[in-house]
Amino acid sequence: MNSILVTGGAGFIGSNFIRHAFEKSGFKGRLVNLDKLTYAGNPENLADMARACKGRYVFVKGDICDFKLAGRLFKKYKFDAVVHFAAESHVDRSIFGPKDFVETNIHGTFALLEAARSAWTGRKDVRFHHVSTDEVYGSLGPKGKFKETTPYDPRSPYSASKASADHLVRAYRHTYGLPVTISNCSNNYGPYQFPEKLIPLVILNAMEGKPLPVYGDGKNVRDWLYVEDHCAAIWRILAKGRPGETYNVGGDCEMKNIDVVRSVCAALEELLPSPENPALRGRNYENLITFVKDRPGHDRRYAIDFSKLRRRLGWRPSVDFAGGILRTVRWYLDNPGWIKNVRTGAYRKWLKRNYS
Ligand code: NAD
Ligand code: TDX
Repeated sequence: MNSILVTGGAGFIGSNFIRHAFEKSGFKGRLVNLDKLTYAGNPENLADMARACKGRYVFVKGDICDFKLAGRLFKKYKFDAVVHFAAESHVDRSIFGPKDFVETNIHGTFALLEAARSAWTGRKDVRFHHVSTDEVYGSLGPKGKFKETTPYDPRSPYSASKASADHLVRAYRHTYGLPVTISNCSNNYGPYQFPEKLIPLVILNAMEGKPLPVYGDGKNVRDWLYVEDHCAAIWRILAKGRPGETYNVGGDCEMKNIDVVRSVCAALEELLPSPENPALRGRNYENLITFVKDRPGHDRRYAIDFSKLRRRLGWRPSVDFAGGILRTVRWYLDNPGWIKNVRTGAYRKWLKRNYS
């Protein structure tokens, strides 16, 4: 690969992936990051990378729904691979406002597929990798795991929009022969995650002595994966995966939400003991746990069978939850400037100075 288009590279997983590409994968070519910079996109995540890889890293502020822009970028940069992360990604937001999810996740994926199809007619030495989620498979009972062959059963506007995108990607393979791969991954956590998702939200609230909201009875189960392991899996699929194949990615780490929240509290007690945190005013972190109204249509349990990826491409997670959560909590404690900027939107001013 000489020239890669990454979409949504200013978000949580995308920025970790770009870091992985430049620092760990041995990639020597050019990488273009196309990102609209919604509330979730923050180019500051990659400011050091942009300096270190000047000439090889290009940032383009733009919308994946803009077919003409995608066409121009394909022409100018002659991509031989696309890694498509850009999406509206938060389930709660999709419940209160599904429109952007349909626009970006479905229409945006369609526009990129069209741009790739017209730029790559007849080529087999190229690759379109679509990053998707385990939520397309629906909700599990107490037993079993999602396999690549599990029928789709999306139940939130977010998962329905991702499922639609997955179907479009597969249709472009079957109809036009586009060399695509898809990965369906479980819940990620780690540095640079926007503080609307469970783990960073709980870390920040706990640091500030605010309530830690747990939906419903707290017994919904998710399968957690440290973000760097997800990035390594995507790189492996990009380099070695077979066109037309889907690969499930997971952490082999099923946990009830209440136990995830307790683990965050325990990691904070270790790194910033509650008696030394004035915001706690004599309480400990677990005292902040507050059960709140459940999410509408809340999926009960996700669990991923990633044996295909392990068997065929030799990938497995390398970071366990105990180690990953300590690293994650430490990162948020060490980066108060990032937290402040993300919350106040100051990074948008930074962006104006640097990219206008
Ligand atoms: P994120 O919300 O942190 O980042 C999304 C990025 O996409 C942002 O930088 C945003 O500015 C950009 N974007 C949004 N709309 C755009 C548009 N129309 N044009 C261009 N850019 C746009 O999301 P994330 O958590 O990093 O997730 C990345 C991908 O991984 C998504 O496709 C998501 O469905 C998938 N995924 C996420 C998880 C998870 O746990 N976070 C798990 C499995 C799969
Ligand atoms: O405040 C909260 N309290 C709470 O109990 C929040 C924000 C969440 N939750 C629960 C809901 C879920 O069962 O915690 C669990 C995790 O919630 P999120 O972090 O919002 O993630 P989830 O809804 O599972 O979806 C995530 O994983 C799959 C990502 O946001 C998706 O982009 C990805 O596809």
